[in-house]
Amino acid sequence: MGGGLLQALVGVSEKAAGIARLCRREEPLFQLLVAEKTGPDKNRRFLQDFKTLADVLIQEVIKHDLGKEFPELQGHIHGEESNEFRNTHGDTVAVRVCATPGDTAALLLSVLEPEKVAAELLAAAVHQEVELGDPELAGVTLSIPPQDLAIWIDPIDSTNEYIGGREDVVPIDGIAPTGLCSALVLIGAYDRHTGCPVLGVINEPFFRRDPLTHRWQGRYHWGVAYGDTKLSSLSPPPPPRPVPCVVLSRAEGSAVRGALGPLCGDRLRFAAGAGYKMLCVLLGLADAYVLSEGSTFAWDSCAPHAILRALGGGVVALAGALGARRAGDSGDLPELVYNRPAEGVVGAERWANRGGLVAYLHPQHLEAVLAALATAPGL
Ligand code: 2IP
Ligand code: CA
Repeated sequence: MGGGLLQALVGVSEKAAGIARLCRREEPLFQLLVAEKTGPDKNRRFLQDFKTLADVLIQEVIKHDLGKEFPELQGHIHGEESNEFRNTHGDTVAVRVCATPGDTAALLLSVLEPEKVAAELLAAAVHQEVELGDPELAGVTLSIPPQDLAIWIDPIDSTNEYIGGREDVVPIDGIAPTGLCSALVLIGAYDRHTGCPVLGVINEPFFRRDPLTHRWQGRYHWGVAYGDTKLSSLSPPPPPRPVPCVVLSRAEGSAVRGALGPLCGDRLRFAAGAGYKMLCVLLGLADAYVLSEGSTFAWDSCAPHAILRALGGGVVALAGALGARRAGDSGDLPELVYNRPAEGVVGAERWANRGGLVAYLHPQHLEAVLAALATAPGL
């Protein structure tokens, strides 16, 4: 059963990536996606952004398809977005996948009016069957009971880069500082009881352009970390480099930058998207991703975290880890968990990865990064 779930997660990520590409490829959708909301017309046609609708729709497709195949997961599939929209008449509409493409198109039109073509294009993509020609993935059989799992979805991580759509960004040692390639679909499954991430899929809808058709082509990566079972589509990491390369948000403050300077020298890198930075670690382009703020959420880190664990790495809470090392505690550091909302806060904040994080593949690099950060004042 669990093996079937991994294939299903990859399948829905492919469908989601297809919708993300469609919204940039088809003119009626693209125009809505990049529409500037300025002037007196602001928000008149849409009370929310179209980009939010695209996000919500992708999230609902994933929920619908997984819930249908695995009824045990219904009610346990969570994401960043609420599916409630206001239509042009001011009524509340719950965006969802209906029984037929016609019904879905009609529901979407009630939010998108008068954009009929856009509603129909989206509905057709929502109801499309996805075939995975992936013998390696098809051969994976697992026995993870779906009733023990729950799901976190980020339908499109790095939304700003998705909207901005820059295609000409030159990577630095393989890491793109910004641009469309940092927009990712993230789907992670965690153990409902322990909160531990166990299955992860990262889909890159905009991995490269086909040289002949000029259409975007995607790719995906998956990982399993369940008890002693550790599997991944990615190769195990090579031995650790002596001087680690660390990737940061461009918004990262001077305390972290300054503290990591002596450790990394000229090997500090900057990139957009929490998911993309963790992907850089997974691909061996960076050795760690350090974030000092609570500006990522369970849906950003669950999928990459599962794959990092599959390869022997992980994600720890920065504040807790620093506290432990500063107090002389050299024991195992607690990894982030995904089933425990923060108390005393409301909304998305409940699921923030508070106190920041460090994502790593080699425990030696985690320790080196923590040792460097422990000296920083203000962290
Ligand atoms: C965001 C997005 C941002 C990222 C932030 C994420 O998710 O990935 O790019 O900030 O952490 O939560 P930064 O680029 O500074 O790392 P979303 O786009 O889904 O809101
Ligand atoms: Ca995100």
